[in-house]
Amino acid sequence: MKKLFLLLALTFLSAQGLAAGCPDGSEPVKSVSDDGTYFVYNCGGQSSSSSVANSDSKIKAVKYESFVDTNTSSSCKDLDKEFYRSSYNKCSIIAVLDRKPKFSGGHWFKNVWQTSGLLIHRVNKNGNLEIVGAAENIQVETGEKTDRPAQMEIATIEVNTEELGSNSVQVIKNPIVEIPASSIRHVMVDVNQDGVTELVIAGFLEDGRHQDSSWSDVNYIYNFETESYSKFGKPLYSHDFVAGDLDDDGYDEFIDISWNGGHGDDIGVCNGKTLECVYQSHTPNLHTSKTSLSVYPNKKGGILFHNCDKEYLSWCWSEVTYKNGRIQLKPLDKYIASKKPNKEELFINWQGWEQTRKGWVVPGYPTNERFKLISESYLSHQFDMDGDGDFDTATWKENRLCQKSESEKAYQIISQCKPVGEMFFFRNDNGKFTVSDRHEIDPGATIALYNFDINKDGNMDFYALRDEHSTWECNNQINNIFFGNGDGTFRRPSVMEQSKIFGNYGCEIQSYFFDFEGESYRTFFTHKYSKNFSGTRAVYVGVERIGTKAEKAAEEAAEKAKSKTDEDAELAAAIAKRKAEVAAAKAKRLAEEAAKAAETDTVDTEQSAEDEIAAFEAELAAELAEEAAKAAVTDTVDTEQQSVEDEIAAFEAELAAELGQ
Ligand SMILES: [Ca+2]
Ligand SMILES: [Ca+2]
Ligand SMILES: [Ca+2]
Ligand SMILES: [Ca+2]
Repeated sequence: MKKLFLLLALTFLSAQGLAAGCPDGSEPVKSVSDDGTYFVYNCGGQSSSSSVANSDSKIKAVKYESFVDTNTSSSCKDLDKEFYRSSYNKCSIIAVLDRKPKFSGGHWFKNVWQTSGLLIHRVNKNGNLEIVGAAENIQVETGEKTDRPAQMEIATIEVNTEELGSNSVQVIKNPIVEIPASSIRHVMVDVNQDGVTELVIAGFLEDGRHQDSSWSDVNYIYNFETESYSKFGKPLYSHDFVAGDLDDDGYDEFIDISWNGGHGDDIGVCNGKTLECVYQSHTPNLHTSKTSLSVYPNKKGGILFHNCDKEYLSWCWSEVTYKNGRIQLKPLDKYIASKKPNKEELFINWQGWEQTRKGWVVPGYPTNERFKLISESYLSHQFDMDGDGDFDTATWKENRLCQKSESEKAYQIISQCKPVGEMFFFRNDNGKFTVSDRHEIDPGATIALYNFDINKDGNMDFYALRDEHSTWECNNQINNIFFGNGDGTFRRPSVMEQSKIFGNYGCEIQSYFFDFEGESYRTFFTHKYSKNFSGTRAVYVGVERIGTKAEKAAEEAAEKAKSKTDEDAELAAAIAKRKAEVAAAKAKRLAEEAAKAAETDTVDTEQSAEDEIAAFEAELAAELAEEAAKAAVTDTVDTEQQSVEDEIAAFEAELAAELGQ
């Protein structure tokens, strides 16, 4: 067992806030926040208020000394072999994260790091690499009426990259701190322009608490060097939060956008240098849920991408100007994403409320048995897809396919609906955006979108962070990964193509790519044992250095010289693996359906047991399927003319046909 030591209690240092004038020139009214830790400044008018963070305030974070057992610092090759994919890359496990949820009854996970919302890197003031993760430990019971603060854990692992791949990689420092925050938006920004980054967290309290509780919170800045945090802004129900230097003074401004319906209706625009936030009411044609910002290089302003309406029917690009602490939006372009829904059905959401929701007919079914529920993705990302210097846009359209029996009164939104998505890539031609590519996707548990040239061909690639965290499978390493063709179109690389670049170690749940000191790396969260779902489900943190093209060419030449038969075996193994994956997915689906059919009036505590049984059944079925797939390989692989893709396609078609019966 790992021992955790609580080292430091909260220490409050004295601080002073500075008030700015109201936009209309009047003096703001100063008051103390509910928790007494910062000042709120309100201007007279309802529509306009201003608040200033106590930016000098530094609260030392609660800190755990260590979460690494030196026995577990090891080569990635020591992880479970079931999904292991060999790679020439050097790779080490640098930490193990394991923390029991405070309220375990209502949740399927055993360790809060299984559902972590952040995996990213930074370079600290010593020039060393740090891997950063964040996970929420929900502090309220579902439906509880409370003002209890949330809790987020931030893990920072400072590592010596020279020893990567060895069994004793040097972990220089590895604090875990606790911040009283809950969030779906974090940005890594050098807030104070001292050359190293801080983590900026847009606080909100949608953590399952009762709707009569406040869901609004201030924002937090975590300083890695001092292991302390400060707060800024007034409490908002922040659903979108973007950063960018809008006035070109070197400091990133923050646009803090609350959900405009029921729990607040403001947009906060916070100056990067002063952290003073000015609040304006929601501008027309800006609805929350997928806002992203790109700023013009060496020029004031930028482009905001956002929903145009709360019906999720259209998406907008607007030019942003930043004046007197406020933003103004000038429409640039618009894309009609969906036609108007024409049906309604009754739904029960995850907190048990009944609500009528809109959607469309699923062809061939009455709407009380199948329903396509309108939904929306919560993310977009702007980056240069075609290398012409301007920012293009990627986002996905998401709806939910719902299924129930006719006799049930309402659809259970969590258990009876699954998301279906389509990724859109828009090329920017002088502020006009056209669809350059689109791909059907399974959105899964995506919580961030990133670009990185993964295959080092000079064309920018794109991937979604967080892959397997809510499933019982380990067979999809990165659900949504796209390699760029350099012209705004993308292809989904095969497992074979990916395996030439990076490995797969244990049961991976998320991957993040980055450069450090001229080398490329992948860091990932993984589980050591994919078969054993009982116990702690510790999350292992790995770092893999991605070999250069020259290194790989040399390795490949050596490999080729060794033997041709090895290659054939690899091909056969890849086909068998993919077949097993598809079969396992099907088996799991069938098992889940069986479990759902069996359940009549399920209490929360019984749910996890049923999930376990379903998962166990799925595993058994998957094992049988895998054996069958392996057996099948021996008589099909020798047909040389048939490509791997054809084989897989044929096999998937077979399965689809079976499912259709
Ligand atoms: Ca800084
Ligand atoms: Ca600025
Ligand atoms: Ca471009
Ligand atoms: Ca590329």
